[in-house]
Amino acid sequence: MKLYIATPSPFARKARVALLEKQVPHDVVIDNPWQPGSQIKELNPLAKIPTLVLDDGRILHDSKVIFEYLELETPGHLPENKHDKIIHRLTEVVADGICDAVVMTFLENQRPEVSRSQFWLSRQADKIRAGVHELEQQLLPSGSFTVLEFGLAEIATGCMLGYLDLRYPSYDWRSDAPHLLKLYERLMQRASFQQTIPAAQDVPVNQ
Ligand SMILES: N[C@@H](CCC(=O)N[C@@H](CS)C(=O)NCC(=O)O)C(=O)O
Repeated sequence: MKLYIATPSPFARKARVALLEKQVPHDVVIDNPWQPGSQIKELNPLAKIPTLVLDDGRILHDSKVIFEYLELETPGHLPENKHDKIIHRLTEVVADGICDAVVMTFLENQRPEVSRSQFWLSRQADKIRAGVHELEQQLLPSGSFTVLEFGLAEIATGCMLGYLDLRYPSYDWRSDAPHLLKLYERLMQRASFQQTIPAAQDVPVNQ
């Protein structure tokens, strides 16, 4: 199978980490959905990263759907217990929502300074900080979200924290969230996280 990614994308990183952790053979294709030469619009009507092309030609997109597919094929990263499963899903939603707010902020900041909406930027900033505080409070003293030591919740949270460092470095989340920092340090020891460290790509100026 082939996973289309963009190097900064926390959503693509979730899919990459899951593929690596589940030891699913795959190729990675680097795209940039913001550039005219991007191939992604031919694969995904929403023209978004990540997009997974299966060996039989089927195409899956959105990191949540890709994870769901991988988990159905090769389980191990969601707890059996219904209550814990929902905790993982909800944690993913908060982590992804923080990433969405960082993307909005990044794009708004690509606009000329006079055109930027401070109202919009401050709404996104509130979501980012509130989301981080929420996840900090949800972590168990063991440093995981449930008894499952490493699963979807940890993958999504780790990818979100790496993305904050790349695209929202003005926020010192480490001081705000010491338990998340411990989790992040633990995750960064895994090969799947080390091999997928995000890197910037150019985005055209947004008028
Ligand atoms: N909910 C989607 C979000 C995917 C997403 O926003 N991807 C961004 C890259 S980080 C993208 O491809 N943006 C291009 C665009 O919006 O046109 C997921 O979880 O996969």
